[in-house]
Amino acid sequence: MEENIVNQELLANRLIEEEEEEFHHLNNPADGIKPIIKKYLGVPNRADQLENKFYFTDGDAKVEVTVVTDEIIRVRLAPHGVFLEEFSYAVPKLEQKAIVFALHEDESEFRVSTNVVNCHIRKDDFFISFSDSQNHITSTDAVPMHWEENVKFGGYYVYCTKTCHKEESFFGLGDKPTELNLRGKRLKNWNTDAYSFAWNQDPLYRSIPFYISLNEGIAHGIFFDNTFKAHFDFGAEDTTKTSFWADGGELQYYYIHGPHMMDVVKSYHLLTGTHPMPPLWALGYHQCRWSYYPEAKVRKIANGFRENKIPCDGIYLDIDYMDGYRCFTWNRKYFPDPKKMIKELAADGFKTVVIIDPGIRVDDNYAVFKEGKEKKYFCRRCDDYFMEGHVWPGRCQFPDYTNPEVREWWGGLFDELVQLGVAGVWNDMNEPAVFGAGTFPDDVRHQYDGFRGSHRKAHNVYGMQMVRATYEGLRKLMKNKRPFTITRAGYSGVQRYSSVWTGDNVASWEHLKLGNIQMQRLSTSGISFCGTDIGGFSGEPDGELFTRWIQMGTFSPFMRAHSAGDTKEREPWSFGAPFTNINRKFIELRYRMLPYLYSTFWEHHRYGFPILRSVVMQEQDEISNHFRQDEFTYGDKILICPVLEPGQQSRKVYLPKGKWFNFWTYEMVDGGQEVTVPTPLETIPVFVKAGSVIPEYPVMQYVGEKEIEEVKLNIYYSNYEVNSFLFEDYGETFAYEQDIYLEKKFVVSGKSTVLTVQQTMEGLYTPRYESYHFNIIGLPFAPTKILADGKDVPYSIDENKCVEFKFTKNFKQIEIVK
Ligand code: MIG
Repeated sequence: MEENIVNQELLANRLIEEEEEEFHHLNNPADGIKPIIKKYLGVPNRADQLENKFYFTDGDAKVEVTVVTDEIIRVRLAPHGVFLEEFSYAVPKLEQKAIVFALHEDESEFRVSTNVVNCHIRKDDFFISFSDSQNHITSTDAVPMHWEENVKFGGYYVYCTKTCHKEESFFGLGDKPTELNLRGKRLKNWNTDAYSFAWNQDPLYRSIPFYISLNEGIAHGIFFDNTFKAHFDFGAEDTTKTSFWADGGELQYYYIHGPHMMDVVKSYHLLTGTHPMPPLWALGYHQCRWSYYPEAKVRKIANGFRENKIPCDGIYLDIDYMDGYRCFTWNRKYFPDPKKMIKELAADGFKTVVIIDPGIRVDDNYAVFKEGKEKKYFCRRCDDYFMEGHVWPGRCQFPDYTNPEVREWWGGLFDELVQLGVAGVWNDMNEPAVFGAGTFPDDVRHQYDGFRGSHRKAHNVYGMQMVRATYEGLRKLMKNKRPFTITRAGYSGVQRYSSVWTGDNVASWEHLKLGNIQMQRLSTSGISFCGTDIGGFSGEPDGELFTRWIQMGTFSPFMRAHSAGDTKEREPWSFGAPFTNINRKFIELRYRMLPYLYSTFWEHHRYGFPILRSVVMQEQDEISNHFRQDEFTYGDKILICPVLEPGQQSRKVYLPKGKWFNFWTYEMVDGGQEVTVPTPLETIPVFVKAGSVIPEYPVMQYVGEKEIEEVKLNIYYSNYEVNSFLFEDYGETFAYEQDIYLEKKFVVSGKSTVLTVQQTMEGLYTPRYESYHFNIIGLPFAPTKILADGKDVPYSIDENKCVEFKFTKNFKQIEIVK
């Protein structure tokens, strides 16, 4: 214990020296850049245990192995035996959950074991490997962990290199714009404003240092929680090696055992958290553009939705609503009375979302700047001068969001916007982006919640801390109402504070394909509430591309059309016939499926499931699935395959094993094969798993337009038992945190003479509607009677042979009898 305190002091001293040294070097660029020396772990000669932590040392360097859960083990390296104090923006609280674990030693190795995994530390060479309880090795070092002392900034470059197997596949890592399977790629994490990014361009706006390996049917994850510029190589340089390394910080990673990809994703969510429940309206359609102004234009767009009877909930104000791009001000010429405008929009069902940038204009007559300056809230260079850069407002300074006091201040600045009725905040330019220079210089200092450091350490978390400040501020100001936030930059864990969009994409078919992959990948990497700029931000889509994008966007967790200012009008009716009608039909479908999406969101929030799931997550044993990237499921019941080529009249779709129903035709299809599906402009392939219960709302022009009087339950026949869920609550408060919600479970099971549907409920919420409208799809027999809780109910059969009837929402059992 005492040793530990001394070490922390030593360390603190060293960090201060580092800063001074950096200052020194920056001011004397010619001064002593000493050669870089690579060092490797030697042989472990001692093992110690401190509760759930195990220490191994070669006499100088130390390795710490922490048992977190049965499936999660963390490894850390301290080149000179001193570990940094525990702190992570990604993992706010490292709770130890494993109860049974032990250290074993034999001639060749030390071994830390839980009920599920073993972490082996080889005595010969300090190689670290992991195996499951059947002693199947899943991950092993190819060289010992190593580091380079970089005297320029007084820290280390840290490296970990593992074996890469012949058929090993890799997934995750956020929104990299490349093939879904990352095998053979080398990628970098350094948040970057990447306007009109291209296929394979790297890095982009976000840094998610988490990947999943899949080999011989077993998945494991590596979460390399290091905020410095980080690198990943999945068999690119050497096909037999997978490496990850960073330009500073600690070598610290979590090994997360599967065996299924879904287990890995759920465990990753356990570490980094999930998205809070969004306000229900945020799952509706959002219309955005750079920019809608003045006020008359905003009204015209809003009216356009209502006149065209196209549902819409969110309407956005981009940077032109501000006075000279000064955050938290209004351009009174364009928006003379924002309160009135927002109120009138709200009366018509529109929720106003405004943009905010981190750059604060240097202007002593501007209250936000004045206060930030007085309180020293802006970032400074190592020589103590303020960090300045040009962005939209001109000369700017930038709040240090890694300082909790600054976050508190920033959060409070939203008070007026909230008073005006703003419902959500769009956080842009937070990589951070600076004109010309790209981003901040490396030497900018950050408070980092007391763990001071340079921009090299804080760069990748800057945007996440900005949106955290925004979200936490809004949460306080909006009392019990759920705020909506969206961010461009982020780091692992950003999902606790915000939704995410993929940034400035392009109106091209290639970008439609990319967007599909990026959303699946984000969902796999902890960020389920994500979307692309529908239609493409820059460039001009034609009607066909826009409609295909709306169709894909209907099944994006976040659905927003957005476009750059120098493009033609881009509303769902801008392309005329036949596009307007098709766009309307799909946006209406989005609203019909809201209760399904909302329930899927609950499964994400509460249980850590991703909202979108690549096919490989359903059937990871099939090698061919490791390379499929078009199809995905939306929740676990609906499979989507967007149309990604112009003029495509039909396309192949792979259906995982089991039985499926074509959503449009009700035709039943066997899975485990590729099927060819017609894809005229009016449809994209959508399939529903047999046995599913898909809840449906009536079409509304916006969330809350009318009281829901009845929920439709679409029940798909199955001859095996299938469970479905429906989550219901107020849709806009935090009452769910006090357990005020209702979780309904449906069990569907069919025999040749009867289909049974059972319902159980748990929770404290009572929805206001009274009855369900049942729609039974794919019944293989003509019914003679329907028994609901033992009572005969009247029914009808429509032209699709669907059986329809009504009954109370409190039913326990329905039997449809031959
Ligand atoms: O330098 O606010 O990605 O969505 O419309 C461009 C204007 C700044 C970039 C965002 C885009 C937004 C635009 N912003």
